[in-house]
Amino acid sequence: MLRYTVPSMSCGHCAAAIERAVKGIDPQASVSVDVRAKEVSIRSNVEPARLADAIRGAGYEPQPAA
Ligand SMILES: [Cu+2]
Repeated sequence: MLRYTVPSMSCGHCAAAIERAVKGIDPQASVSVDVRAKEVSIRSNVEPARLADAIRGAGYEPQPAA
């Protein structure tokens, strides 16, 4: 399970955009987004760097969760 903090995420639209970006790389991924905690959890077999790039591509900066 990968966890990222995404400080710039602020609403359901952001959550949906991030989920869409991750699923664009890995349609089998399971993605859960907690907008309030600004946290994204991903279960995927794809390399973490590619998932992070996809999130960046959607306009959000993922940081490793503390
Ligand atoms: Cu938003």
